[in-house]
Formats: sequence, C-alpha cells, structure tokens
Amino acid sequence: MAFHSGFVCILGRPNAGKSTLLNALVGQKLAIISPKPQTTRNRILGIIHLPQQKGRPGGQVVLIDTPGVHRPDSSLGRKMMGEVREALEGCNLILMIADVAGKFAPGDQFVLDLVKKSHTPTLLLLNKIDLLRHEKDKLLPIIDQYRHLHDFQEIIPLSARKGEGLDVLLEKVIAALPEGPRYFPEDQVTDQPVRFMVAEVIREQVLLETKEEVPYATTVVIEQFEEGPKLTRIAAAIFCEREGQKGILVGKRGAMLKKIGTAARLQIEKMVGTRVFLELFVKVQPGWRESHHFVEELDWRRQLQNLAGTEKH
Ligand SMILES: Nc1nc2c(ncn2[C@@H]2O[C@H](COP(=O)(O)OP(=O)(O)OP(=O)(O)O)[C@@H](O)[C@H]2O)c(=O)[nH]1
Ligand SMILES: [Mg+2]
Repeated sequence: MAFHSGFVCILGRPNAGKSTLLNALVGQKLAIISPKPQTTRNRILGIIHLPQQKGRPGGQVVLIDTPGVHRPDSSLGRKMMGEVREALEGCNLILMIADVAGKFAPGDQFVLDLVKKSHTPTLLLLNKIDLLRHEKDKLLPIIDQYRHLHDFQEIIPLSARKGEGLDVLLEKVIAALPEGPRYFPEDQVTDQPVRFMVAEVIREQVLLETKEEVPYATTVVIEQFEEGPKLTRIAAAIFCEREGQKGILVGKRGAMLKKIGTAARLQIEKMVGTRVFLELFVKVQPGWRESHHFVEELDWRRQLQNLAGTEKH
C-alpha cells in the first residue's frame, strides 16, 4: 500500500491549544505550554511515524506548531508572524484550531483570512470540547457557523488536553496527505536542537511563575552547554527589559530565580538523561523586543546557518 506524507501546519489564535495538540499527537513534550497567550514564538516541528495498518496506508506526518496568529506591534511580533508565514508556505494541509469555549471574534476571522489566502486544504479542529461537557448542545451551532464561513475538508471536535478525538484526526490527516517520501529518519521526532528546548523549558517556568508584562518581556539565551557522561553543565541568561522586571525575576533573596531553576532543572534532567547543573542569570536589555537584530539573533535556525557559514570560510 502507498506511503502518505507531508507537512501539516497547525494554525490558530494565541492560546487555542496548538502546542498542546502537537505534544499530544507526537506523544512527547516538544513545545512549551502555558495559560498565557503568545507562548510559542518559533515554529516547532513534530514528526509522527505511522506504520501501515489494515485499511490505512503507512505514513509520516510532519506537524508544524506555530506562534498564535495576531497583529504584531513589535519586532518580536513581526518575527513570530514571519514564522507563521514560513510554516504556511508550501505545507500540504492546514489544521486550523479554534477554541470552542470562546466566541468567534475578529482574531478568528484573521486566522480564517490566512487559511483562505493560502488555498490549502484545511481541517477545522474545534478544541477544548471538554469545557462543553455540560453544554453539548452548543457544539452544533458552532459547527454550523464555521461551515458557512469556509469550505473545510472536515470539521473535527476534540480535546487536545484530554486526548479526545485524536485518533479520528490522525486518520483524516493521513488520508488527506498525498503519496510521498519519508522526509525524516524513523527515530527523529523534531528538528529542534536540545539547547533550544532547554531554553524553552526555562522560559516556560518564567511564563508560569510571573505575571503581567514580565513573561512577555522575557527571553532565554543558553550561554554555556557542556555535556558530560554523568553531568550536563548549563548556564542561561534570562533577558528582561527593565530593572523592575529583573527584581521580580530574581525575587526576594533570589527565591524566584531558585524556584524557576529547580523546576526547569528537573525537566531538563529528563530530557538530557544526566544530572544537570543549571546556573541562571538575569540580564536587562532595554527594549529588546523592538530590536530587529536582537530578535533575529534568538532564532536557532539562523544561528545554525551562521555557524555553517563560518565553518565554510
Ligand atoms: N480545557 C482545555 N484546555 C486546553 C486544551 N488544549 C489546550 N488547553 C489549554 O489552553 C492553554 C493554551 O494552550 P497552548 O497549547 O499553550 O496554546 P497555543 O495555541 O499553543 O498558544 P500560543 O503558543 O500562545 O499561541 C493552556 O492552558 C492549555 O492547557 C483542551 O483541549 N481543553
Ligand atoms: Mg503554542
């Protein structure tokens, strides 16, 4: 039987549950998740390898999680929307994900406009149906509303967090993909370097532990990463924009930084498979979100390209 494969872009408003869906489908934590909008800032690949089964071809689904679609008002925001555009470019299928607990708003229309402009087959995923448990009658009108807005190939209600509806989704995805090659080797689940995932795990703790402007004004840069057989030594800088934010991130006698560091270290140890010595520093870089140069420097794909470039010369 034929082998189906392709690139599948997960698209939606901030907080719709895109990264939760990516992790649930791949069965591994590849993307960080938080209750705050605009958690994801880069596109994140998650590769699913499906063996052939009775009545279903084998396949490889290359999922691309993206930052939440929004109107950008900073260099960081423009970079995030650039990541969305790159993910959309040339993908075989879009999974447009909407939150059924929220009303259809201009933000959803903005996502829909991108879908229409892309001329790419799209499945609509109505996520967070667990929140409608006692109001199931609300689902049909929502399905109806979307059906009138666009010619979706399928409309699939699901709960990314509870793992409901994911089997149906995978069947539909593999059926919608064309015959194609195995793009990635069978043991590969993502293209992200471990260093970047480590930075993200630290940023996730900042998102979970801090409020208001602080999570948005924060980014994490790995400054040292030394892998030994039993111990990995990591030093990371948490950048923020103002002294006041630094005060919050450090906390009373370093309590906040310690809390962030401990929680992140436990996760990183699982990821790298050794003990981890993690040192965190907080640095102030006024207005970094507005700096095109600073934002570009954060991009690991660009960092790798630059490295390849210097090695050639
Ligand atoms: N109840 C419920 N909550 C969910 C579900 N899926 C995701 N969430 C929650 O919604 C919030 C946002 O989830 P994310 O996966 O980070 O959303 P996202 O679309 O990646 O958000 P951005 O990266 O900010 O664009 C988190 O608190 C999740 O736990 C779901 O199926 N049901
Ligand atoms: Mg996300």
